[in-house]
Order: sequence, then structure tokens, then C-alpha cells
Amino acid sequence: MHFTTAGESHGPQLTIIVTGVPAGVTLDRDRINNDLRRRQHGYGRGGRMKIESDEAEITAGVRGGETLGSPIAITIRNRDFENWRGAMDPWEVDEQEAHKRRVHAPRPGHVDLAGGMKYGRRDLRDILERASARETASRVAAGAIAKELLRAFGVELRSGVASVGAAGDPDYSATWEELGTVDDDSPLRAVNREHEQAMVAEVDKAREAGETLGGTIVVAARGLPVGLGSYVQWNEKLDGRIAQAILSIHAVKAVAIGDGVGAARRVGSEVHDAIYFDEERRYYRNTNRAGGLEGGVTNGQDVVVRAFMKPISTLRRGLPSVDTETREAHRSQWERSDVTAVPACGVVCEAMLAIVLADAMREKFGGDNLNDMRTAYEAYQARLARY
Ligand code: EPS
Repeated sequence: MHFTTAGESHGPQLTIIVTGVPAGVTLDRDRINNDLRRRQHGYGRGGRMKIESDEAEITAGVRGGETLGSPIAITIRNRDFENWRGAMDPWEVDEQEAHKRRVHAPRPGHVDLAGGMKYGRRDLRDILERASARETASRVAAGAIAKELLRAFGVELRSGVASVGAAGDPDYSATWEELGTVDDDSPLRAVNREHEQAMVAEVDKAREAGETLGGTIVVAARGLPVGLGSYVQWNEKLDGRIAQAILSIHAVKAVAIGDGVGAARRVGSEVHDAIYFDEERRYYRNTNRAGGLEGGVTNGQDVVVRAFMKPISTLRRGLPSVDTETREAHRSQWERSDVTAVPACGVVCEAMLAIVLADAMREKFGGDNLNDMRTAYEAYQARLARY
């Protein structure tokens, strides 16, 4: 399963093409749109989320709510385009509008400067527009389709926020049950509700100071079979594939599987998950420090991943930078943005993890038709039951 996205943040729409979804997967429109809504939510978001009300319009690959095995095309309209048409219309740009909206003082931490140099664009808006985290709406739509495929095999995903700025605990690797208590309508989707108030205070403090904040997200998947991914080749290792997918999310700078960094500080006996067997439970563990992956292969435990997000690089107070037109010192430009988007990032992490896992399922059990996949899956599970 793969997906490609296109779309500028203030252009007419986001376009997503998802390939490799087997035929026969039932989609639920409300669930897809609910994930888009969940991504828009969160204390510390900017004004844009009041303008948008993201909705996925499917225009190919689905008939009567069922996938056909052909590429799925999705559109998400940018309502804000109406306010930007003068500067962003694909055919006719109003010179004055474009000049007013031009970006010439790159934001440290964003790709404005390197992107402008690489693509030879003098108006850095040409870079900002595509680099914007608005693109993550596309990922959530694609991820929602991957989730439907996973759901057909009883696989579910959950996420929550472990820390925002200095509030909360970035080392906290929440359990599946704890993630089940996360309230999507709470201000910051905190895993530990006791930290929520301190997180809100952190956001308020940052907003007043013209600052931005990052944080830590825990994302997990339950119900995966043993044996997704492989240890036989570097690029088949599922932990590496998950890490790449999570690190590709805007502002995510580090990723941990299971205990992650913490494991580097402890002795082996305190890191590895002892193996036990009984007739009823078959092979089992009492701990899951490995985060469900050993040697790049799922071991049947929950896959648990943490993502570490840096503060958004659009600061209201600006940062020391250079005017690329005059090459004089100039504070980086500010335009409407978020103080933090950590809660939204959790929903995006779910989507990216779902895509990697759905791809691994397809790889293992075939992917033309859901029933064929099921047959292969059941035969495999029957074989494992005798192991
Ligand atoms: C975002 C839309 C953007 C930003 C944010 C994420 O909208 P606008 O730029 O119109 O305010 O709110 O993007 C960034 C933080 C960024 O650095 O690009 C969204 O839909 O999530």
C-alpha cells in the first residue's frame, strides 16, 4: 500500500492517491471524516482550523462504499483558498496580492531557505506552501483507508500525548489500556489526565511569549499477527520502516520503539522481554519493552512507538534571519500558525503507522482481494497455533 499527495496549503485542494488497497474492503465515510476532524482539534492550534472543516471526497477506486482494488483518489478542499485566490490561483496570480504575501525572511527550522535555493524560487512562499503541515490532512485520509483494512483483521490503533513542552513525561511509554482513556475532545489528548492542566498552562505561557512548543506522542497498534516485516534484509525490517514513516511527519525529530532511548541506559536483563509458554496462552511475555518488534519483526505484542516533535518553526516573535532580497539581517517572518500541534501529530502518527502496517499485511498475505487475504491469514494463524 502506497500513497502520494499533492497540494499547496492555500491552494484549491489536497489530492491523495492511495494504491495497493485490496478489493472488497468496506469503507466508512464517517470514520474517515472523524479522523480528519480529530486532526484539526487541539489546544494551541491557530486560526486556520476555524476556517477549515476537512472532509474527504472520494472520486475513484470505491463503489458503493467498497474498494475495487484500483487506485483510490481523494480530495480535501481548502476552504481558505477563497482568501488566497489572488496570490495562489494556479493560472492567474494578482501581482499586488502575490507581493503582499511574499516570503523573503526565511524561518529558521523550516525548509524555506534550503528549499528556495534548491528549487531556484525567489518567493519563499513557493516552498512554504508545500512544506506546510497542512499536508498531514492528506496523510490522515490515506491512513484512514489503511485503518479500515487493518480493522478487517482486528487490528486497532490508538494514540495520546505524553508531554507538551516541559509538562508531562516524554519517557512515558503508555499501555494500550491507558491510551484507551485518551479523550479526543480534551484540550491536548493527554495520556495522563493529571498532566493536562500543566500542558494547557505551558501552551498559554508559550503563546504569551510569542513562542511555540513541541512534545511527545505515544502511538500503538494491537492485534497484529506474529511475523510482519523481516530480519533478512535491512530495508525489510519493520522497525526501520515505521521509523522512516514517523520521522517523515512535519517537525518530528526523533522516534523510539518500545523503551527506545531508555533501553540504552540499562542492562540486558532489564530490557528484554522474557518468553513463557502455557497451553492456553501459548507463547507469551509479561513485559513489552521491545514495543512489539524484535529483529524488525512483529512478535504479536502491541507495537508501541513514540514520536518526538520539535516546536513549530513559525514563531510570532520571529528569529534572527536574513532578508533574501537585501541580504540584510531581518527577523524571520511570521504568518498565522499554531503554538503547538502535538495533539494533531498523534492522529498523523496513527495514520502513518497504519499505512506501514497495512502495507506489511498486504505483503505477507497478498493484496488483490480481501477474501484471498483472509484465507492466507487464517491458514497462517492455523500454522502458528501448532508451533
Ligand atoms: C496546518 C495548516 C496551516 C498551519 C499549520 C498546520 O495553516 P495556515 O498556514 O494557513 O495557518 O496552521 O502549518 C504549520 C504549522 C507549518 O509550519 O506549516 C494544518 O492544516 O495542520
